[in-house]
Formats: sequence, structure tokens, C-alpha cells
Amino acid sequence: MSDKLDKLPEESGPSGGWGSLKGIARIFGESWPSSPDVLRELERQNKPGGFMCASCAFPKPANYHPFEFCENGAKATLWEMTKSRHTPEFWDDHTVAELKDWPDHELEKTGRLTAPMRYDRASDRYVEVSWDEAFSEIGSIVKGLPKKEVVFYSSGHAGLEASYLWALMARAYGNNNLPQSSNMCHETTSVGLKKVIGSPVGTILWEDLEETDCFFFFGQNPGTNSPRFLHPLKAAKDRGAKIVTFNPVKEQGLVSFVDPQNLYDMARGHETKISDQYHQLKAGSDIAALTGLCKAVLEEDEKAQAQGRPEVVDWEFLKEHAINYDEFLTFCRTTSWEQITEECGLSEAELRQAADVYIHAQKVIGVYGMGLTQHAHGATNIGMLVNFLALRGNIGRKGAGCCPVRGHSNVQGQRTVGIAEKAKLIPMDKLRELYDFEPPQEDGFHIVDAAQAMLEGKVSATFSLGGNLVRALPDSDRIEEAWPKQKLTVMISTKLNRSHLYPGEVAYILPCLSRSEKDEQETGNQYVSVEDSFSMIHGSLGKGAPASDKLKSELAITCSIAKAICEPNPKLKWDEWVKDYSQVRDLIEATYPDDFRGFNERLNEPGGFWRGNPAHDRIWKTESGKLEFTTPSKLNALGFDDKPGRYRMITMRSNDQFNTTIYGYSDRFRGIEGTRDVLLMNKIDMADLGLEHGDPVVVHGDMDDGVARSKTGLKVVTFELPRGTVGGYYPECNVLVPVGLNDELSKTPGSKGVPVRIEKA
Ligand SMILES: Nc1nc2c(c(=O)[nH]1)N[C@H]1C(S)=C(S)[C@@H](COP(=O)(O)OP(=O)(O)OC[C@H]3O[C@@H](n4cnc5c(=O)[nH]c(N)nc54)[C@H](O)[C@@H]3O)O[C@H]1N2
Ligand SMILES: Nc1nc2c(c(=O)[nH]1)N[C@H]1C(S)=C(S)[C@@H](COP(=O)(O)OP(=O)(O)OC[C@H]3O[C@@H](n4cnc5c(=O)[nH]c(N)nc54)[C@H](O)[C@@H]3O)O[C@H]1N2
Ligand SMILES: [Mo]
Repeated sequence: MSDKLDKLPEESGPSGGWGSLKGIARIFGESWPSSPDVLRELERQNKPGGFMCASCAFPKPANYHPFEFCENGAKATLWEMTKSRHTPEFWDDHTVAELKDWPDHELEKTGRLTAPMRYDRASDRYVEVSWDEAFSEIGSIVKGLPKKEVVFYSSGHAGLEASYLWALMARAYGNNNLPQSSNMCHETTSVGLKKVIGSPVGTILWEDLEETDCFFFFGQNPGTNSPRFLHPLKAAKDRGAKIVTFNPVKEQGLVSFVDPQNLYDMARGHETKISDQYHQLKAGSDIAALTGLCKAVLEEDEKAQAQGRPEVVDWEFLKEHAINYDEFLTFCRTTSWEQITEECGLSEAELRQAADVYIHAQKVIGVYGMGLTQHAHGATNIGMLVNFLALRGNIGRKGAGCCPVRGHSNVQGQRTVGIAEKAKLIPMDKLRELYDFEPPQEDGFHIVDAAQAMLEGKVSATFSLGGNLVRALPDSDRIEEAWPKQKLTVMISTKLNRSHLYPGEVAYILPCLSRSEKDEQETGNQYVSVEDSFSMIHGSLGKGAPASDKLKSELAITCSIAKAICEPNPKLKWDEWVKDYSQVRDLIEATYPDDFRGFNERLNEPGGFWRGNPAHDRIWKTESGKLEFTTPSKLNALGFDDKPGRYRMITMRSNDQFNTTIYGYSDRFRGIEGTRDVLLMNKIDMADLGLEHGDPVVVHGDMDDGVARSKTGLKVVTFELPRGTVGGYYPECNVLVPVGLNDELSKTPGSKGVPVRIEKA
């Protein structure tokens, strides 16, 4: 792979447009889909009766486009519909040791896994086994392990039916060790947003996107991570709405967009400007910026009151709905503009300009993503955004609200149906009543607890329903060392990934169907269902030919594992449930009647059915029964102090990856081509260190925790970033993220605020 670092990153083109079609065409060419039906499948994507995108969780509108998918959704579908097959014969020519030198992209490119395989230590290869052998050995090993040491991880792909049974299996087995990918992601939302508004999920619906006249974006990158969002954003801009963005990185998707579905715009190259203002604040400094915004709003309110104009702050809303705002307002008044601007690197004028847009908008949506959640004080970040929205009553009102943009396609839904490590979140009485067993009452492992226990040798077995933990977790070097010390690792996967290269004493790879494939069971082809970021539930039906006739569905694999490891119980009808998934939907409804009333009947409502959200209607399920203001204890969200030579590193996603799945080496929007081994840096910071564009560097972890961390093999790239903030790609830079650097409330890893030192190699 030759990089193209001889020249500086170029000004990139708009998001969408011809570039997005080229991006799709490249994957199409590389993976030559096995079936001529592939275009028909793409056409069915995200529509009622079709299948729901396996990429992100952005909502699917009831009034869909002819092609309701984006560049990255199409890439995800084509990537899983590849004609390449990873058959057991692959291992005739390769060993695990050899594959450790392969990049992630090459591992997944070996194709769809076709048969269950077991690791053979003597030859250092995986060999095919029968499904029965696999389940029977898994059962006999797990029965001999301490219950507390068995972990049931899930990455947010699997549908609601399989996920419900996955959680039921863990509890019937005897623990709540149900960490999920959202523990590394929007756990800050699940805990932090819940604390302040009583809802662990966003408050807006599709119609609010169509009504709003203003968006404030904090640390979310729609162009890459939720490109279908660009359509309602463009529509908003076309009707005169304003968009203000806070992000250390100038992300192309938030700068301009050409709608690839609009032939007229495509032919004319008509770009829609997305952000009216773009504020490149320092990484981790949103608390300061939001304090500035709120301070400006307050000052305007005081002026308006003095001059007898209408109030700027919605005092009525605060009095009726909120508590603790006095303390916060005092904090804003007593924090000086110097403190604020020093901390975030933006000027008072810039912050006032942004506040001015806010003050003049009637309906504001606050959007956020990993830029707020993945910090040591991520929950405070979210609390601050809620303060800001609440000042003018912008929550629980049409066209206004709080919009966390979720990651994996069913990450939110998995939590809704019981994947959670905290016992108090689960209706245990219902489980007892429905299934006649005593559910475990002790909390289980959050992913960070599981990682820490793994490092201490206290995890004996991990089951992974999707995902690639060895790569996705912080401190990935240390995890690579600890992971193989487990007695058993079982990975339910579609493609080969790095986690498979660190097999436990006994290790299985169990290959499953993907969402676009036919899931034929005794009663016919089965629907599954997912929940999107707006809490809408959608049915999804795969129709494509399975990649191999040996594949099983995630639900079928879950039921077989459950049968092998749980005590027999006539109420746990694992075999019956596989025959007809609608029975599982009935059980979900019986367990969560408020959320899933009429589940089977409502499965295919266009745009999905809404499971409701009290905060949307200004009912606050918080401890106090009110919206709770947050007063921060400091002006940044970092878990360390600044000091000379220490930089704040953000770990970032390119436009050519889905988490640890690397589609290619073209980060088109950032103008970085041919490599991911880069460190992005401000040119003045580079000059300070005597670095020139393209110089090799070593990046050292700079957390004061006694652990040495370093990443070699990176080249420095001149990039427009605030001084003191540097960027590197996830997952390559995960070796630098300390496992102990987490959000104080939710334990979400601080992947956007990692302390590092930089040295010329
Ligand atoms: N194509 C594609 N789509 C995806 C994914 C993918 O990898 N590829 N991943 C999926 C998953 S699981 C998730 S969770 C979502 C993630 O989607 P996002 O939430 O958009 O996550 P990131 O791209 O990691 O980071 C978002 C933005 O935060 C900015 N940022 C970093 N630090 C800060 C900060 O301190 N303050 C502010 N204000 N901004 C900051 C970054 O520059 C970046 O633009 O996307 C999902 N969709
Ligand atoms: N430093 C840093 N670390 C991060 C992040 C970051 O921004 N910075 N982001 C974090 C976030 S937001 C997340 S969500 C996690 C992601 O962590 P994970 O969810 O664990 O990782 P993925 O890369 O999404 O998992 C990819 C693998 O899933 C399997 N797979 C794909 N499709 C399917 C399917 O349909 N079924 C099954 N069973 N398997 C499938 C394939 O084998 C593929 O190799 O990483 C986190 N780690
Ligand atoms: Mo995520």
C-alpha cells in the first residue's frame, strides 16, 4: 500500500456527489457481489418489507427515496454480499501467527466465513467442525467455569429477537455479564442523558427534523457516519434553517453536500452549504464553549429585560420543568470570558455569534456524537448541551430537542430488550414469572469492567455476538496479551477479524447469516427487527442467498449455545423459538408491554413504529421528576491536566471504514489517501517539534498511570486542527487509549481525549 503523503491533504470535494458514487463503485468492483440480485437488494434497503441497513442507526423515513441508502450503507451491504468466501481450506496455506501481520482490511477481505471452525493449537490453524461438536464442547467447558467469569458481549448488529434471547440466555445461565458495544460509545447517553432528562435516548422524531429552524452540532460527523442525515439537513437548509457546528476537525459532511439522489443537482454540481458557522474548538473543551454560549444567552436576556423587550431565556419553562438552574446560571455569570476563551480556543466574538443564531431560532435541535460522549467528563458534556437547550425551552417541543446519533444499526434496540449489565434496568419479576427461574440480582460487567478483569486474568470465557473486541477496546496491546489466556472464546461472526487471531485455550468461530440474507426456518423466511436512533422499530426481511449453506442465524446459534450451557427448563423453549421468530416478538411484548404493544401486527409500519419517550412530551423520569441542570466542576471534559509537551489526541473514523472493518484507504473527505498510519497535526505545533509533513513519529501515551504505551510507524500530516489537538485513526491508535480513562458516570472510554507525547522517529 503506497501512501500519498508527498503532498499536503487536498481540499476535498463536497460530501455526497460523484465522490460518493465512486466510493460505492470501488467497493462494488472489489467485492464483486455473488448474486446478480445485488442491485435489487440495494433497492430494498431501508424500506418497509425490505431489510434494514446493517450500517448505522439513522432513522428510515416513512416517505422514502427511490434509493434509501447512502454511500456507507451501500458499502456495508456490498461488503457483506461479497463474492469472496473464507472457507476452511483457507487455512491450508496460512497460520494464525502469519495472519497477525496482515492489516485489518486484508483479514476481512478474505470473504464471508462459511463453516464453523475450531482453533487447532498444534498446527496453529482453524479447522472445520460440525455445529453439534461445537455446541457440545462449548457446553461441557462452560459448565465447569465459575459463573462470574463468563462474559456475553454483543456488538449492536443483531436484531431484537436474537438480542432478547442472548440476554435471557445470560440470565438463565446465571449472570448479568452483558457488556455491549454501546459501553464504548453512547453509554454516556444511556446514563448521562437519563440522569438529566430521564430518557436514555434522544427526544426527537423525523417530523422534528422537518420542522426545526436550527441545528447545533457537537462532535458528530454525519457525512461519514450517518450520511442519510444529510438529506434532512439539506432540506432544512433549503427552507432557510441555520446550522452551527462545534468540532475540532473541519468535517466535509458538515461543510457542503451534493445530493447524489438528485440528478439535477448532480449534473450542475450544485452544492448545499451545510454549516453557517463552523467552530474548531480544542478537543475536550465543549464545556467551556457551552458555558460561553449560555453566558451570552443570559447576558442578552438581562439586556432584553432592562430594555423591556421579550425575555430571551424561557423562564416559564425553567420554573415549571427544571431544577438546579440557579446554581448553573451563577456558574455562567461568574466564569469569565477569559477563562472560557482560553479553554476552548474560540474568541468571545465567535461564541456570541453562535449564541446569536441560537437566540433568533424558534426551534433548535442539539445533535451530538462521540465528540461529546467519549471523554472522561462525557456525561457533563451532555448535561451542558441539555442546559443550553433548556434555557430556551428547546426540549419536548415540536421541531426542537436533543439528538444523540447512535452507532450500530440496532445498538439502541439491544438495550431496549434487555442487554444491560445493571440488574435494576431489567424487569426481573417479569422474567421470573415468564420463565420460572431466579434471575441473578448482582450487576454484571460493563465492557470496561470486563476489560479490566481480562487484564487481571479474571475472565475465563467470552462469547461475542458480532464485534471485534480485541481491536475495539482501549489498551489493545494489553488486551491482545490477555485475551488468549481465557479457557474459551466463541465468536459469532460474518468475517475474519483480529479477535479471531487471539484464540483462547479452546476457540470457536461460528459463522452467521447477515441481515440481507434469507433466514429460512421451519415456518418460512423469518423477519427480524431493529430500533433506530429515534426509537422507531422496523421489521427487516433478508431475501439474498446465504453466503454458505452451513450458516446459521444469530438467533439459532444463540438458542443452541443457550441449550448447551443453561439448566434444562421447560419454559425455556430454545428449539421452538428458532422455528418461528414471531413467538419471540410475543415474549418481548410480554416482557416490555409498554414499548412493544402489538409488536407483531405493527412490525412493518412504514417509517417504523414508535415505542414512545416521555421526555418528548416533557415528562421527566429523573430522580427529581424535573429536568436537572448540570453545573460542571471544570471547564473541560478531560481526565488529565495540560502540561508542556502533552497533546490531546482524538481517535477518529475515516470515510472508508465501519468501526474495525476497514473498507479501504481513502479518507476522501479529509484528503488522506493510501494510508491510515498517520498523525494529524497543526503546522505550528509541528514546527515547535521540528517536524515536517511526512516525517515518521512515535506517539507515546502520557497518562500518569505507570503503564508505558507507544505507537510507532505513523507519519505526521499537516492538518487544520486547533493547536494542542492531534488526530489518529481508530482502531490503530487504540494501543494509546488507557483502559482506566473513562467517563466518570458511565465508564465510556475517553477515546476523544487521550494524553500523548510526540517524538520524531
Ligand atoms: N461509515 C461509518 N459509519 C459509522 C461508523 C463507522 O465507523 N463508519 N461507526 C458507527 C458507530 S458504532 C458510531 S458510535 C457512530 C459514530 O459516529 P460519530 O459520533 O460521528 O463518531 P466519530 O466520527 O468517532 O466522532 C465524531 C466527531 O467528533 C469530533 N470530535 C472529536 N473530539 C471532539 C471534542 O472534544 N468535541 C467536539 N465537539 N467534537 C469532537 C470528531 O472530529 C468527529 O468529527 O457512527 C456509526 N456509523
Ligand atoms: N479509540 C477508539 N476506540 C473505539 C471507538 C473510537 O471512536 N475510538 N469507537 C467505539 C465504538 S463507538 C464502538 S461501537 C466499538 C465497536 O466495537 P465492535 O462492535 O466490537 O466492533 P465492529 O468493528 O463493529 O465489529 C466488526 C465485526 O463484526 C462482525 N460482524 C459484522 N456484521 C455482523 C453481523 O451481522 N452479525 C455478526 N454476528 N457479526 C457481524 C464481523 O466479523 C466484523 O469483523 O468500538 C469502540 N472503540
Ligand atoms: Mo458505536
